Amino acid sequence: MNDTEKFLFDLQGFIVVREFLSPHEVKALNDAFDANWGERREDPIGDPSGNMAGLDKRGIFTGMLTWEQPHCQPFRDLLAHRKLLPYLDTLHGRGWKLDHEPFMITGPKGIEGLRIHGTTNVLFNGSRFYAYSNGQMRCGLLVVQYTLHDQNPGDGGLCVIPGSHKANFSCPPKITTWEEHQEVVYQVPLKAGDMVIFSENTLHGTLPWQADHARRALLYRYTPKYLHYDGGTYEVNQPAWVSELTAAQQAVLEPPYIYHHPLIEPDGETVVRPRRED
Ligand SMILES: O=C(O)CCC(=O)C(=O)O
Repeated sequence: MNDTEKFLFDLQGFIVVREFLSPHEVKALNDAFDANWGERREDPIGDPSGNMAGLDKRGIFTGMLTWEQPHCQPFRDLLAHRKLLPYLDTLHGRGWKLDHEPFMITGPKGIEGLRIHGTTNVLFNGSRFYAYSNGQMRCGLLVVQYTLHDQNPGDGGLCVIPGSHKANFSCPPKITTWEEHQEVVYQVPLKAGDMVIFSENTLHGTLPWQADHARRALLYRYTPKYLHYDGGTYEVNQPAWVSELTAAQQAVLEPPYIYHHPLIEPDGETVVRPRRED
C-alpha cells in the first residue's frame, strides 16, 4: 500500500484500486455467474427507505466458493489474491481472515438501494473500529468490493460519505435515506475490474441502480486474525472442500485466534505460523 493510498484511506475511510483484476479474471467471474444464474435470490435484508426505494428488490448470490468446478475457482482465487495482501496487512496488521460469506449484489435498472449505514466513531465498537497510532492504521471489519460491470457517474450503486469513519456525531436519518444533503454522499465511479476497500466504520450504502446494464458487485469481508463477526461462516473443523484450496487460501478460512495464526508471506503462497504474535 503506497503512501498516497495510505493518505487517502486515512482521510476518506475508503480507496479505489483501479484495474485490480485483469480482464481475464473479470470474465471468469462473470462467466461463473452466468452459468449459475439460477442461484440468484432476492435479498431479504434490503432497507430501501426514503430515496433509496426502487422498483424491485436487489438480487444476491452466495455459496460461490462451493460451486462445482470450474465455476468456484475464480472466487477461491480471490480469497488470498496476491495483490490484496499489502492492503490487508497494512489495515489489519499481519494476520487476517475471511469474515462473512462472499456475496454478489445484482439487479437491473430500477432495483432498490440500501440505507446508508456504518459505525463511524460515535461509539467505540471493538469489531468495527478505525484507529491510528504509531504510524499505523488498524481496522476491524473491512469490505473489499470487486466491480464486474462498470458503475459510471449517475448509475447509482455503491456510495460513501468520505471521512465518516472518523465522524463523532450520529448521521441524521434523512441523510442516511438520501433525502437531505445529497451533496455529502459520493457515488463511487468504477470500471469493471476495479476494487474498492472500505472500513465498516465509513458510512456507506447503495443508491438505486439507474444504468441500462445490470449491476454486479462482488463483496468479500475480512477481519483481523483475533476477531470474528458473522456467526456460522467458519467452522473449527473445516469442511472437506477446504482441503482443495492452497495453503494461503486455507489460511484465510481459519478461525479467529492469535498464537500460531497462519500468516501469508508477500509471495502469496508461503504460509508461516509464528510461535507468538507477530
Ligand atoms: O451496494 C453496495 O455496494 C454496498 C452494500 C452494503 O453495504 C451491504 O450490502 O451491506
